[in-house]
Amino acid sequence: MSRLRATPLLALLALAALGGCGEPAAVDVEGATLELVLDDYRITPQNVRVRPGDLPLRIVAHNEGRLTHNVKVQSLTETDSEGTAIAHGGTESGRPGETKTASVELKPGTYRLVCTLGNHDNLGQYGELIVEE
Ligand SMILES: [Cu+2]
Repeated sequence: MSRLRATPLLALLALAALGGCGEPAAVDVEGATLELVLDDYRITPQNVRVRPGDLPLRIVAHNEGRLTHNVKVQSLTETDSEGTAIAHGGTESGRPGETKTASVELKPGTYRLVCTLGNHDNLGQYGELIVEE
């Protein structure tokens, strides 16, 4: 039932994304700390690019929403034998007003940032992380 109701909204969001200037440009992050704001149901900035070299990337996620959120990192470059994106860690779930941090070891590649709680992913709480050489 809720899936059926969500579909028109997703279509609308997809159209809105296409109707503007396409995907928002990736934000270049200086250094090895990625600060994100989690909201209902967004990750801001949505598209980010980092150059962490050999350093682990530190994710600092501030939950400014009214619901609990997390942010997990999934590879879009590597998948397992069943085609599922490989998980690379992420933050624990944080309640409204909380800040959660996590350290992730990432090779150059493209990753998906996503809140894995409930259907937040379907509602638009995802983004993209590019790790450059
Ligand atoms: Cu969430």
